[in-house]
Amino acid sequence: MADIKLNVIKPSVNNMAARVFVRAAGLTFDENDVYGQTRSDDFLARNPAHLTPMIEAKALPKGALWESCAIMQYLCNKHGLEQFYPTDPERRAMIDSAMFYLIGTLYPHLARATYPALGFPQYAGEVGASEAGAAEKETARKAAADALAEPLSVFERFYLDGKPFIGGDAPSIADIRLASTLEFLAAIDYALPGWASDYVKRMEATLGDAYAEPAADVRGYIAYVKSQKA
Ligand SMILES: N[C@@H](CCC(=O)N[C@@H](CS)C(=O)NCC(=O)O)C(=O)O
Repeated sequence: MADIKLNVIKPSVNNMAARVFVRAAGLTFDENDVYGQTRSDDFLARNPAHLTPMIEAKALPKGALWESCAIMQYLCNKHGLEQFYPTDPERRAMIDSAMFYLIGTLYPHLARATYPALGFPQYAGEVGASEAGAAEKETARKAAADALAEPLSVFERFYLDGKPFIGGDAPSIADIRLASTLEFLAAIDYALPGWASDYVKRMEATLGDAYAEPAADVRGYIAYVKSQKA
């Protein structure tokens, strides 16, 4: 049995990030598909947040760790994966900033914009999860989609700034997190700026099957939900 058990929901880009990472890093892991099981008593006993991706490893104080970026950071620290998460404080700060900015700013807009099309539940307190009518929900969804342009442009102008990857010449964990996230925009046929589609292609070309295999699950799910609406 591998030291790392990675619990996943395959259509999710949060999960895709961790799945791409463990493959790209060449780690030994067992992948466990927990689709539909995250609210079971057994899962909640191990992970009361019921979130995936979630790794389980004996060395962890509570045996379990969730949050895709924390998982990638931990595994880089544990296995000395300098190429994905540099130890130089300034370079690392940029990777951390890009990931926090993604989780705190880009992803909430992206979830509000794409989750209705993906058939994923929206977060409590948002228009999409409220008793509002379809027209109001679509207005709110569109506002979120429109709001994506700014954080996307920040990734292009600030974090990438002409470099092939946020990490420089090679992909970092922030790149894995960003490229995976961008995959969901196909669900709403979002007009991805040229730099972003080139960037995703560059990530896939650089990481090969490590990227393509988890991406195929996300892309397959998007194709499936679209086929149901056609
Ligand atoms: N910020 C988290 C988000 C994790 C998350 O939202 N996971 C969802 C799938 S996209 C999940 O596992 N949901 C199952 C549930 O809540 O029961 C991360 O990056 O890992």
